[in-house]
Amino acid sequence: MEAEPAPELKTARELLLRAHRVCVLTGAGMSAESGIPTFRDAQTGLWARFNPMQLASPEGFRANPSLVWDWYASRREAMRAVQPNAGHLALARFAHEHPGRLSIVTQNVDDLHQRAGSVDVIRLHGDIMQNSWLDPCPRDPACDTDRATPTRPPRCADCGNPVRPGVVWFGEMLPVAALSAAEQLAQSCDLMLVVGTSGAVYPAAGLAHLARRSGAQVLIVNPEPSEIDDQAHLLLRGTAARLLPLLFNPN
Ligand code: BV8
Repeated sequence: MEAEPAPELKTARELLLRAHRVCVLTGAGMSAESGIPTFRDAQTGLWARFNPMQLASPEGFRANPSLVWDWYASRREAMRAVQPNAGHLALARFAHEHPGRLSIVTQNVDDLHQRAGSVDVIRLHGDIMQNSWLDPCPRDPACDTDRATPTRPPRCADCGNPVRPGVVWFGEMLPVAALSAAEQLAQSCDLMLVVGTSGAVYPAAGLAHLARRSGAQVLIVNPEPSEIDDQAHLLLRGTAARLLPLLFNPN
């Protein structure tokens, strides 16, 4: 016999039923049960002694390009080996069954929402599987990173420009179109569901503040307290893969 759902879950389901436009903001915790370590979990193995904040920055890359390149290569390999979890699938299924009612804005650079079937996912921090040049190529802006040398990191054979992962590093601007679309959704939704983020990184975390200021109900799913809990009307203490199916597919 299923245990009676926590009272908060019943309230959360009522918020969801009443919501016409749901904006879901996800962070690394969304992918944790797929086997991808979160940003702030102790880095395992080789990376335990490095601070991801240093590695995920232009300065970190310029200071030690091969180390940072290898860190991304190991994360890419790990992401290719895992599958979307029940939380990703619950979001994708609900959006499919209720067209136009749920949008996803993610801080994550993995492709698990997309592989779960979610479409039009707004990626605030880019795509780890993509590459770009570290510096704009002075001679040939259309120069293709696929032609780079087989080194770590790959480099332009003509000018030595290094290839970098297509993610937004600390200190770098977010893609303007993605951030603007995310802000639009935060301002127009009537329910913002925040899943698996420490709320430590801006401007992404500011979307919860914006949603609340704009009149949305804010619901946070996280097994631990976060830095934006004060923005929540309701906190569901638990994990994405366990709670999202209960929230979106209750019966
Ligand atoms: C910028 C890609 C401006 C790379 C990442 C105020 C306004 C604007 C900027 C700032 C500001 N204050 C400070 C800044 C600067 C900075 C910032 O926010 N610093 C913080 C540390 C204070 N922001 C920036 O630099 C941003 N750029 O603002 O540019 C600018 C202006 C002018 C000129 C130039 C620039 C860029 C930020 C993007 C950085 N890139 N990722 C990569 O992945 O390698 S951020 C990276 O960290 C992630 O993408 C993610 O966004 C963040 C990690 O956060 P979370 O996703 O929350 O993950 P975390 O591990 O922290 O937490 C996991 C959570 O999950 C926990 O709460 C845990 O309890 C929970 N959890 C665990 N298991 C589960 C679970 N939840 C559910 N289920 C589970 N099973």
